[in-house]
Amino acid sequence: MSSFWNKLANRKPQPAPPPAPVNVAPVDIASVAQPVIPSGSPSIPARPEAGPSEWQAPVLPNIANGPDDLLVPAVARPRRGWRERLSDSGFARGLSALFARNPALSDELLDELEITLLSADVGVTATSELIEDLRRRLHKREFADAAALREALRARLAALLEPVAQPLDPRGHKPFVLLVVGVNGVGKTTTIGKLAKRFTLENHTVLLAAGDTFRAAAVAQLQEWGSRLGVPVCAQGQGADSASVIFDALQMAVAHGKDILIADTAGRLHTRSGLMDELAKVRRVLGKLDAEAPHEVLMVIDGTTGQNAINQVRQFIDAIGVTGLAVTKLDGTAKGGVVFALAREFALPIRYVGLGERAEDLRVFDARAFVDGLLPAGG
Ligand SMILES: Nc1nc2c(ncn2[C@@H]2O[C@H](COP(=O)(O)OP(=O)(O)OP(=O)(O)O)[C@@H](O)[C@H]2O)c(=O)[nH]1
Ligand SMILES: [Mg+2]
Repeated sequence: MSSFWNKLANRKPQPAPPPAPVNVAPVDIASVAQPVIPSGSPSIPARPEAGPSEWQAPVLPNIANGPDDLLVPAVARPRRGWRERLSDSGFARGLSALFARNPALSDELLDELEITLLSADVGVTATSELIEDLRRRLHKREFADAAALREALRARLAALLEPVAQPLDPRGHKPFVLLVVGVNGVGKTTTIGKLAKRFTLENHTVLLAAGDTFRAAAVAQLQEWGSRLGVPVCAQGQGADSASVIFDALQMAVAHGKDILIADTAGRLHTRSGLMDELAKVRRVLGKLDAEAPHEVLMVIDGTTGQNAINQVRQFIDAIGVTGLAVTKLDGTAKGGVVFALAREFALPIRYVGLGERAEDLRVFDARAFVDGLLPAGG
């Protein structure tokens, strides 16, 4: 620890720090990213001059999948909709079976709905509030039929999510430092790869920091994304001090005028205080170069985790502060309800959701599209 601070002190007087060693040579991103945009597809809108709150994250064209997909014409891969991605989830299937079984209005319909919401991980608080509101309105004869109740449920679900559907806008700082955290295996590194691709296609210049120094494979995984995307990766290898790697990367991002630095970190059990302290150290060290960095602490949550996700977020908020969430693995059989529980519990912005393993499946979170995917209008 002290040797690290000594190192830090030695570095500070240097007026223009030389770029830290990078083990992937920077590549002309434009030349790599170009082929994935098929001719005739909508071009990425230039960022307008509007203030951050007015800016909408652009919808990407059919961008490619994992690293290899950059080589495949994107036109060959139709973009799958939210409905298609979410319809297999336990939540979507539970809701559609519920309304099929109960075509008429009744208290039993609401009793069953309560069980469906709880078993989809919507959580006790959000579920109770929803059910109480619907039951009160049912008894006031506000709903003509089950379809009207279904529409009211859709509106309530969307209203829970709309306040947290706040896209990430990296334009406020240069470089914008995005620190990605979360427990083991939730999809942090994959999400970073997908984000690097997204940002690159939005004409941002990106640098990645291999801050997961726990496993050699973690560094290699990020380097793989970097080399295929043509995005440089700042790495020191296994066993290096994570805060030091990320500090070096920020110096390098400044020196090279990069728009965005995305730092990977090791997955950690939220109950292991030593590891959680390491994250606090990353924040302290970055603060030496830029008092406001990291500008986003993006916590990645595995959508299949269930209610334990609530504990995880609480611990990470205490340890480092979290400014945004990305919920992955909502495709397939994930229950999906945890998104509502998170919105109700923390009101933290949900930036992205992962609806599959392909890069295009990392979507800017859209409350309406998410609810439509789980419970389509009509039926
Ligand atoms: N189906 C699906 N799989 C995903 C999604 N996001 C990530 N994955 C998969 O989840 C697995 C773990 O992803 P990683 O990115 O390595 O997770 P990590 O959080 O970096 O893991 P550690 O570094 O070990 O903590 C990989 O097999 C990914 O392909 C998603 O949205 N949907
Ligand atoms: Mg990882």
